[in-house]
Amino acid sequence: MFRVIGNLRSRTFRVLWMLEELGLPYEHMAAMPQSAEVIRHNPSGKVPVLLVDGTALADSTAILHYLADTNDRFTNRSGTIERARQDSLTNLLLDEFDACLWMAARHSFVLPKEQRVPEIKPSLRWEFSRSATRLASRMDPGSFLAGPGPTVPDFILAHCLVWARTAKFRHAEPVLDSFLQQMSTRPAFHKISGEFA
Ligand SMILES: N[C@@H](CCC(=O)N[C@@H](CS)C(=O)NCC(=O)O)C(=O)O
Repeated sequence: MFRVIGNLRSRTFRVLWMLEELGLPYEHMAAMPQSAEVIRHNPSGKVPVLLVDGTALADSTAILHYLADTNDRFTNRSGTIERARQDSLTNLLLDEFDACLWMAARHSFVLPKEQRVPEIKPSLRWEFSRSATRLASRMDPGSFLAGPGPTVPDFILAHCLVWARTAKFRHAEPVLDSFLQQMSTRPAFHKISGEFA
């Protein structure tokens, strides 16, 4: 039995989504970052954390890879060129999308007030939009990032696009809109996002 620790409005969403996609049983504890329950399992206080038979695993990307690899689904096999390409896309998304959104969040509500530099946000919005245009130029409508079906980076991209909407980070790329539309019609996405309501 897996135990997922982390509030839904965070990268914990990615982990819950993957577990639902894989049809694996889990318990969810919606603890907030930096709460005693999170720090007990992850000294950085960050979520998500996945408890695998009591062993704590932190970082949403590491967790997604662990779940995908151990179930041989939503990933190309480790050691193949397809996997290397998949991993390079995953890292591009973390560098160009996740990092921009997270930096904006830090300077909006995560860092102590006196450490926030709100002036950075227009630059992050511009960078996000430029990254969206660059990524869109290598995507075809209806296709996935690293294979004939969704793999780990597709889940990360879809989550970043949902996050971007909430944070009012805009782009002008129809192929990204149709990608999100496609990913968000998956029953597992519906099941998890329904918990927002
Ligand atoms: N790279 C990590 C980032 C984890 C992270 O920063 N999580 C945020 C919530 S989405 C958090 O817990 N922030 C609290 C903090 O930084 O103090 C991942 O993908 O899990």
